[in-house]
Amino acid sequence: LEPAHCFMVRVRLPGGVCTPAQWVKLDKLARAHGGETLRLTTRQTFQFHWILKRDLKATIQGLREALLDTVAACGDDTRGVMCAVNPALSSLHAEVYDAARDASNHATWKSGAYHEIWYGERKVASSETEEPFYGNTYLPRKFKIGFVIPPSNDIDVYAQDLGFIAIAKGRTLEGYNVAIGGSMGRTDGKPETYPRLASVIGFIPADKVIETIDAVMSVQRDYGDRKDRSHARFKYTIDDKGLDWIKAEIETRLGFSLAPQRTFTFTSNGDVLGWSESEDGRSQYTLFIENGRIANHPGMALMDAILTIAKIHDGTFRLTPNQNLAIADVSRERRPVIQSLLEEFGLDGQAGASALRRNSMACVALPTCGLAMAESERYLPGLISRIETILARYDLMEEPITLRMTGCPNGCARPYIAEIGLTGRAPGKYNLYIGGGFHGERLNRLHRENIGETAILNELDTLFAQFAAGRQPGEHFGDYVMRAGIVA
Ligand code: SRM
Ligand code: SF4
Repeated sequence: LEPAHCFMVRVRLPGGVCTPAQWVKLDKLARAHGGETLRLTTRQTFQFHWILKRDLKATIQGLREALLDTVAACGDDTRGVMCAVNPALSSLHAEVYDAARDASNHATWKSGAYHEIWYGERKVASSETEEPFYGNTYLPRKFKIGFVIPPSNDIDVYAQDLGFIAIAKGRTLEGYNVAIGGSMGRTDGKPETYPRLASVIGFIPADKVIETIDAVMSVQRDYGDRKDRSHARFKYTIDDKGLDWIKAEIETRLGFSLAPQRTFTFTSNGDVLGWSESEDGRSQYTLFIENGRIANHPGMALMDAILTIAKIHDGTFRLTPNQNLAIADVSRERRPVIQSLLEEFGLDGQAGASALRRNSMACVALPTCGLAMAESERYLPGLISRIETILARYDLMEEPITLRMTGCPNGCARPYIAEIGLTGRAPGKYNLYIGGGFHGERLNRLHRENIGETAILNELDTLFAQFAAGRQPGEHFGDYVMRAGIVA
């Protein structure tokens, strides 16, 4: 007899695109083994929680039936590859999504061990020949890749170890600016650990993505710190060796020099909720899913609603990097049916939440995350309701402000690039950061340390009063607190 160990299972889903048939299967597995809930993550995939050890194989084999797996969703390797959702740009999105999917297929490890362990297949190759890139020791630490299409920085490209910023002329993709060295994680009391924004080092033609991934990842593989895991991310390799050195090393491995970076502009990092049209005549409805949690909540049968939609949907689903869900590629004929289901389940008009709530994210934290020091997903919705009372007082309910909470400093909801970041220190206590850029282009600054709810609400009350009185037309909250010198 052994304890009922339970596990989290994370699916590999490049770019967050899945079919309705896959959704139906994921829903079935979640109801059978995963506590009747699915979690959409900040990197556009699904997590199951509460999977008992004895149900792990059935879950992973069930995923296989839906042509899905968990390969490289965790570990010291390349993680889930992100891709802009941007459904309005259907042809450009399709091209960039293909690149993201190819990147994921190329950069993940090849070992047959997964098939042996989970699918019961026989060993067919020796370990020496299986991993031409990773060898026996893989990478020093996790490595994150993402593709973004300006002007939306929805994937938070500056938080990726390796980011590709699509540069297009009209709808024609010309290539990508390459950004390296982004990452969020830090550790309390260890100033030598820090969040870092990725640095843009140049431009590559669209057909050089795979070579660039190999060159950049191999520099980290060969020079990353393999002694101290808290210093093993690519950002530290870059800062230790120097950006110029790293860039030169990448170029040597590529066999050509990167072209100068092309100009681009980001204007947001959130999702456009509700219906929008694609250039191919199809539509999508982006649903606000608070903190990515799919379940049948009291008064809102969200899980049943999406399952019902999945059963009649003739397009795709796209999980967004903001933990939301786009019912995408909806045909003209099917749109009224989906609209009436949204109404029937009370989902249409979810966009009626305050702009702060619509631009918020929380990591999972308690009760499933073993690293959590404080609540996050279960706590943020109620806290936002109390913050909304303050926002209403200053007429800021429709002001888009990014707010992100995590239960510890690891930064799974990318809190250090939010205009307001709250990171857990202890039960009920958070560090309050302010001043991040609205489109994810600037790190925020520590404003108050280790404070509880009353102090958080008082601080925000003071800050919103100052913002409402002193902002310039169109100025974002994060820009205001920097300009006003509230944080340095
Ligand atoms: Fe994360 C570890 C959840 C995105 C930085 N993250 C964890 C673990 C697996 C806890 C653990 O190691 O025991 C969490 C599982 C909790 C649970 O109960 O489900 C966890 N991370 C998540 C998710 C589910 C948060 C969410 O609410 O959506 C996200 C899953 C992403 C995915 O689909 O792959 C998630 N994690 C991130 C991000 C955001 C991103 O990648 O864009 C970050 C910050 C970016 C970065 O990597 O710097 C992030 N997670 C971390 C770290 C700190 C890494 C570091 O280098 O400092 C850890 C801890 C670690 O790796 O040692 C961690
Ligand atoms: Fe867990 Fe910390 Fe990540 Fe939240 S930020 S999911 S508490 S590791």
